[in-house]
Amino acid sequence: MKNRTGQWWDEGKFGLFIHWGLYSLLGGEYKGKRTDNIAEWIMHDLDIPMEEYHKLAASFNPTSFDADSIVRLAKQAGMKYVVLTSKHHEGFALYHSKVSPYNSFDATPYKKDVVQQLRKACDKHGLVFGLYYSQAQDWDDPNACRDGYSEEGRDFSSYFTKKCIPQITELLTEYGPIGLLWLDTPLYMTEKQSKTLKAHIKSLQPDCLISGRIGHGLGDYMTTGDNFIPALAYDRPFEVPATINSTWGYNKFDTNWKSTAKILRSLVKVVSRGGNYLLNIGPRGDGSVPEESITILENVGSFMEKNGQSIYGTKALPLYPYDIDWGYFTAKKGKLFIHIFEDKEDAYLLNIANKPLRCYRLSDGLPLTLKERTTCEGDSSWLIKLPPREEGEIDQVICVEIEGDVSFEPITG
Ligand code: FHN
Repeated sequence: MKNRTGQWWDEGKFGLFIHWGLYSLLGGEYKGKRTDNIAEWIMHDLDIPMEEYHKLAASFNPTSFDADSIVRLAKQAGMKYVVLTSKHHEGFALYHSKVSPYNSFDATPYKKDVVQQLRKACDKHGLVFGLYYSQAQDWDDPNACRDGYSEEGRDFSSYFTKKCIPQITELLTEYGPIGLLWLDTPLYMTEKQSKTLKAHIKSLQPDCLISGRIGHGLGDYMTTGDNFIPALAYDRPFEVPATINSTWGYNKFDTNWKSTAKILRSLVKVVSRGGNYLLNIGPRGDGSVPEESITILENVGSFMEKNGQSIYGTKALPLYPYDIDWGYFTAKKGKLFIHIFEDKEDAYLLNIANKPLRCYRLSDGLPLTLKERTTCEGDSSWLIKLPPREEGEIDQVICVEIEGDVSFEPITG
């Protein structure tokens, strides 16, 4: 990011997304009917009438919700920021809003402010606190956008001025510094409305970053499609929001958990192309986090603990002229990190223009032999003898110290 405001985001690279709301109580099923889409869309997809859906609030009493343990989990996973759905498309707010009583304090037996609890936990553990807010879709307000329905008969500007703007004002004035406002699905918002919203957010908290989904290219960074990773390095800061199974909100039927190897590969791939990775968990209706998510995040944390240096503060690399299928590079000034995802005896690389100064395994500094040679075709080559992999090692990271930034040579043949 050009301004220093986004430095924590640029350097942090890895964040936790939390999708939680009344939909979490349903876990993907309503009155015996399962949704076949992402679970937080159940109200929309099963056409649950507003008055019926409202009744869920009466059973929202998440006694197993523990903001502190969720933030500790994120920290242990090596994440640097947390983004909570303060209000998703369903319209229910997870904080004590004065704008609408449809919130976790006023409408539930729980009577607590979830935003406040996570704010405190983030401060305690030193993570940046961000909020998701569905600025355009609100299925609880007949004037707001609803995917698949036209604007006809709706007065979007009434919802926008009476609920969206006032709730965003609350979030940005009552909870201290918000690192990031994660807006989503702008649907029929005009450029003027997106601009108004941006100006409003920046007037309240100039340092608050805005996701690309404010619409009309007005975000502080680009948000990719869900679970989509750009094929090449991108020339603007970007973030990839990703699910840990196949849904954002909790779905009791979704056992499609991604493996730790898959998550690590995605993290490294995103970072090598210059982006951030925002990985989601969907707590259950009682606030507990599915054990599978906990295990995956703990496994990622074991990698990050030893190899975090190859992720934090790295920058997008120039395009390497070859497609290597066993791994990826990440880099920062003076260091090239080679991520090796296969059991190999050596890593052979062509066309790296830098002079290697030192080569070692990142996790423990074990020195490694790197042989430099010019091939018969005149290309430079490196041959690195790799140590045996450790038990369960998914990504063996080799650090090669170099002078300045990494650069690659064109292929001469
Ligand atoms: O509709 C939402 C969806 O529920 C979820 O919040 C994702 C996260 O990126 N955003 C929208 C779809 O792209």
